Amino acid sequence: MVERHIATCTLCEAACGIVVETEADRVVSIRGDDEDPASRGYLCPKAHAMGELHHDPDRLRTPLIRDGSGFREASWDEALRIAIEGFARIRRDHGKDAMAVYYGNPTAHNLGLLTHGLPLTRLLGTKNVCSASSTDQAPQMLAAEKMFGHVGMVPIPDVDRTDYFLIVGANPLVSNGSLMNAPDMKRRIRAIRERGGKVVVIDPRRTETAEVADEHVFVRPGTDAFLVLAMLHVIFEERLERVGRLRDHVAGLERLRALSRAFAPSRVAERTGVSAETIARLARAFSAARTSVAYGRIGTCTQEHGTLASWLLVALNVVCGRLDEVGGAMFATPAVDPMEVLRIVGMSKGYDRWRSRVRGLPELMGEIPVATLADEIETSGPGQVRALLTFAGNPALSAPNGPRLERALATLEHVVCVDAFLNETTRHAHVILPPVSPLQRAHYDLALHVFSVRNAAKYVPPVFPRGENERHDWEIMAHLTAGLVVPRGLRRASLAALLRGPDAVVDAGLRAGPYGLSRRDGPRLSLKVLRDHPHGFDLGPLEPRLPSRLYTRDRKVDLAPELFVREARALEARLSEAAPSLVLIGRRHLRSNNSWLHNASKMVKGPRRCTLLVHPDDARTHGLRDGYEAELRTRVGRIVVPVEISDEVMRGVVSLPHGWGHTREGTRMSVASEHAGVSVNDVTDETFLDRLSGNAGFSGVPILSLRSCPEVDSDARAAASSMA
Ligand SMILES: Nc1nc2c(c(=O)[nH]1)N[C@H]1C(S)=C(S)[C@@H](COP(=O)(O)OP(=O)(O)OC[C@H]3O[C@@H](n4cnc5c(=O)[nH]c(N)nc54)[C@H](O)[C@@H]3O)O[C@H]1N2
Ligand SMILES: Nc1nc2c(c(=O)[nH]1)N[C@H]1C(S)=C(S)[C@@H](COP(=O)(O)OP(=O)(O)OC[C@H]3O[C@@H](n4cnc5c(=O)[nH]c(N)nc54)[C@H](O)[C@@H]3O)O[C@H]1N2
Ligand code: SF4
Ligand SMILES: [Mo]
Repeated sequence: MVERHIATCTLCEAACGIVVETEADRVVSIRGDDEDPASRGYLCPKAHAMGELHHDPDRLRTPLIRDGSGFREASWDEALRIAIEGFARIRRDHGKDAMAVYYGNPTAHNLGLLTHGLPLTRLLGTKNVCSASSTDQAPQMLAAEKMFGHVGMVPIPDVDRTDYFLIVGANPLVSNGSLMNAPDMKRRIRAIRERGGKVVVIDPRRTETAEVADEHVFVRPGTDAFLVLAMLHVIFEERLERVGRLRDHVAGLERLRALSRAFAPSRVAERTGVSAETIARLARAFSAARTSVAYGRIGTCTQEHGTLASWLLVALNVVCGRLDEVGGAMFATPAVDPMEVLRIVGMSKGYDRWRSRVRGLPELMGEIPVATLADEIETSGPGQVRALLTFAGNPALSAPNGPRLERALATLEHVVCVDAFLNETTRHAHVILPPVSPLQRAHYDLALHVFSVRNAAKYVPPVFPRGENERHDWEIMAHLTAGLVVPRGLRRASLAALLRGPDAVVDAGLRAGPYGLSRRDGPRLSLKVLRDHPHGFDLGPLEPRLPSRLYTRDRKVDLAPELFVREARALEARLSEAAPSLVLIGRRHLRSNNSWLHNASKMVKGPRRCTLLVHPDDARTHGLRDGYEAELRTRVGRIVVPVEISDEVMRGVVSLPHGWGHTREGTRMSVASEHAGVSVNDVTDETFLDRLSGNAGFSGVPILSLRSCPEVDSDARAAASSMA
């Protein structure tokens, strides 16, 4: 009998509603849920990976324990006991900081990891916690902390009501929107244009998003801060600034004006690759539009000046009166408000209260950059990392200079990974604790509704039950918490409390939230109400939240935080510096999700995707031919990759996606190994980063040499002809 389940795709921030049809224990189909208030039937091809993941024979169902050079299956009791004992021993002998934690991106999409995994990372009391945040949005968090007093106050573009959408370093047609939960960006962008608005993309590559925009402007990687300062220069010079309603709640306007004086468009044109006329035109159009919003993402974060670029984009919105206004940069009103929870537990602010032991990089919200994890493992002395817990992360492929990190991982005394695959990272584990598949867990978007372009609430129960010998992420975390941070006498009671699971947290959060017990009209949300309305609720468009939502002490937006202004002044001196002639950037693909969907055959079919995009002029200079292999060298190492010649990248820039490189020995990912590709993070540089936030600089990595690789090509040709 075919059963129909209302569910949510948890693979990306769009969190599309899906309808999963099952027969016995098999998925027969996955379709978009027309009645989902946010996604309204939209789906991207990745949704099908939800089914493939569930049925993947390589997905681990039983804990694994290291046994010589391989692994053996173990019971949950044994695996959890060994995991806990190993950490306890190392902490006893070497102190709390000897145990490090790395958690990855899927944490944000996993209710149980948010309620039971994140608290564990703090309760362990180690300074050596790091996460995918420092390869992603740390600059935006730091900008939010300094400007609004809360790391979560990242304004989101009100895409459905804006007249001018300035997209800087993001490719939402492929990523499906990030820190902007907005399923079906193609439709939304089309709608902007149909209502007479404009969409402009600033990117070193003419992306899929640029193709559907009104205008695309090439920018040299890593130079967005110069570009936005020059736009501000024009706006101030021509007296176009108008902060508007929030005037009395904004500090630092004059300091920003003074700072921007040094960055006339003519001075930054060469460095940014954007002509002075274009800069002035963009600035005027942005300020003249009825409504407008500037939005930056991975391209403006994962670069040398990530924090400055992120700050200045928000500042541009503020200066033009776009902050907290309809059609501008707004803040959501989520049904469960994690912002308040973070504030109450003291995780809403915090920067540079301590520095990492080896490289002295500032802590952000209690975390150190993953770019320095290898240093902390390799460098002896008090506080040296000797053990590591990872969950939902694959830093071997996602962190800069992955090979160095992997060499360090191999030296650790105790590594425990909560992950359902034996992959590039977990192969270094002593214990692997595999959670259930995404279709076996309930979902409520605890973290990401903060970034929704329209308020909504939805709870879905699991499609498949968890088997007797399977465990949820939160169950695993409950055991680790009870075993590692609760005094012996209280363990049994606290474990029982933790094993009540995340639903109670959602229920309490809903009742206490803005649509809960205090709501005047409409149903008062609770878990039961959401269960009774399986498609969820549309809670309306974004509404102005300021000044009451400000978390700064003086209740003002700080437009020009001292730290940022100082750093920006230092930038001025670098304007005339010669830029590297060839740099590396990344890209994403619609059928890929960071490192971990390559074992799903529907996701890897078709032409190979792990190719190096090279501009035709650069191909000529370096003697490269389309479809042939090239060797690329950076300070860190070398890779050999197939070349794809295309003028969609600008001259002097090459682009390679991340998450590939499934060539490592000892993994168990049969489909992925057949579509291995190379890991771009074999050549990204852990010392090339945004020094304010510590975020990895994946974009603009200087290339030392790029040359054709005839030896590889002749090998490949020989192999091909012997096969033929
Ligand atoms: N060069 C370069 N590097 C990059 C980027 C880039 O643009 N360029 N992007 C960066 C960004 S933005 C990010 S977010 C990071 C991602 O970095 P990571 O989060 O470290 O890596 P992922 O590839 O997302 O790996 C996720 C892992 O979690 C496991 N997993 C999936 N779902 C679950 C779950 O529900 N529970 C548990 N326990 N495990 C689960 C998967 O099997 C996989 O091993 O990569 C970064 N790295
Ligand atoms: N299909 C798919 N969807 C995903 C993911 C995935 O791997 N695949 N990953 C998810 C994750 S973890 C995240 S964080 C989001 C990311 O979401 P997005 O940020 O929208 O995605 P990216 O494709 O990384 O877009 C970054 C863009 O910045 C450009 N860029 C690079 N350097 C610079 C620069 O210096 N300046 C400017 N202006 N632009 C630059 C790149 O060319 C690229 O087009 O996507 C999420 N969604
Ligand atoms: S956009 Fe695709 S991957 Fe993201 S939630 Fe929707 S269906 Fe899933
Ligand atoms: Mo990310």
